[in-house]
Amino acid sequence: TLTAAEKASLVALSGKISGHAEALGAEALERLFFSFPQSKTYFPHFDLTKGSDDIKRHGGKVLSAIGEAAKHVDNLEQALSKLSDLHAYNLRVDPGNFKVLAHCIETVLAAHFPAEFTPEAQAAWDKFLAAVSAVLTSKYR
Ligand code: ZNH
Repeated sequence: TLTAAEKASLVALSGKISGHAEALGAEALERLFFSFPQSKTYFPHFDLTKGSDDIKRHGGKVLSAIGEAAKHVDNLEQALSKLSDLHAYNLRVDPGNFKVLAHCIETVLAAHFPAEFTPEAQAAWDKFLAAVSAVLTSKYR
């Protein structure tokens, strides 16, 4: 579980992300697709060229959902219930993809917000993204 200080640090950095969700999300997805090519198989209908509109739009959706979730860290199951259904029943994304994506998101945050992304902030993001991933993969069977 996250301490009060960790929660505050998540919300603070989420606020900085929100104006740049598409660009930062696109960068995280590009890193995911490049370092873990299996992840591309979930997006056969997308243009996966670097910087494509599909990647920007989807990156924006993913990071905005994460920013929203950061406001509900004590209640992630409920806050992410619809997304959890989508990922488990419709998309069936292998859970291994979530770990790599979390790592890519942290890398992007470290590169763009070096002052804010302290070791303490990284620990908080790591816990938080693991919790989000756990909820999004919880309805698999
Ligand atoms: Zn996911 C979708 C989020 C992970 C794949 N996603 C999605 C969306 C969102 C998300 C928000 C949209 C929905 C609607 O529209 O309604 N994701 C998310 C998050 C995460 C994720 C937050 C983590 C953290 N995903 C993921 C992964 C993968 C995925 C890992 C693989 C690799 N998703 C996906 C897909 C989709 C989604 C495929 C669908 C797309 C379209 O559009 O088609």
